[in-house]
Amino acid sequence: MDTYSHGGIPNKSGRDPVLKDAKVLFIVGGPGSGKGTQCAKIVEKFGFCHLSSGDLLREEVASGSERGAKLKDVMARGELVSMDDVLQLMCDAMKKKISETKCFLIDGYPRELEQGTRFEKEIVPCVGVLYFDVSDETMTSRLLKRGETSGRVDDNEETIKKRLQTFHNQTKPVIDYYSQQDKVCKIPAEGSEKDIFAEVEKYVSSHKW
Ligand code: B4P
Repeated sequence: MDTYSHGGIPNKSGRDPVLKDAKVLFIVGGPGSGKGTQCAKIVEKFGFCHLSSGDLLREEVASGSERGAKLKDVMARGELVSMDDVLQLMCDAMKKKISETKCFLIDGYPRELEQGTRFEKEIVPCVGVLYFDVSDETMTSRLLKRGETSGRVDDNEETIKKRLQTFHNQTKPVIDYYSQQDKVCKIPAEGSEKDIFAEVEKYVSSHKW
């Protein structure tokens, strides 16, 4: 029986055969912790494929679809969108790129524990987790600065507060879970982009890709 009938995500146990050899680094951190910024640098240096869950969701919103309109409302509230939506978008995006790269930076995902366990069960286990550790004050000031020009529905003071709460309540358990498996590399990320990348580079270079 075909267990991959939902657009590639297995509906029973077992993994998607197309992605079973993919190598994956989860990139986590609070809103504005520098995930996207550092991923761009990793891509430049190591040629990995960067997939940001936030970007995939914003693309869906921009497409004008009915699903996109619902996603926009959830994002504007600073809440997490449905796990099925984000996992499906991620799986489809990985399949488009698997022939070009075997190393994926999965940015902004998992944001809640079940996102991680489902991804690993249905797609592939992660190699490790890069966690950008930044204070709420720094994240807030970075996002308010970005909000001056980004036009994003979530880069405003009220939504940023909610996004930080969501991060502490829902994403911190992800970090605890993978720390117990010794898979987390915690990067202090208050400093300059260049100094932070020096630490990122050490970690990425320490693996065989
Ligand atoms: P994201 O798009 O992931 O938004 P983000 O947390 O702000 O991260 P981003 O990568 O954009 O910013 P970065 O830290 O690099 O998510 C947006 C929303 O989508 C979520 O709230 C949620 O609703 C939804 N969503 C996303 N993923 C989901 C999932 N898996 N499940 C459910 N819902 C999901 O950079 C921020 C700013 O800081 C930039 O302006 C940058 O220039 C600046 N900056 C970075 N590093 C700096 C440094 N070292 N010094 C100074 N400034 C720096």
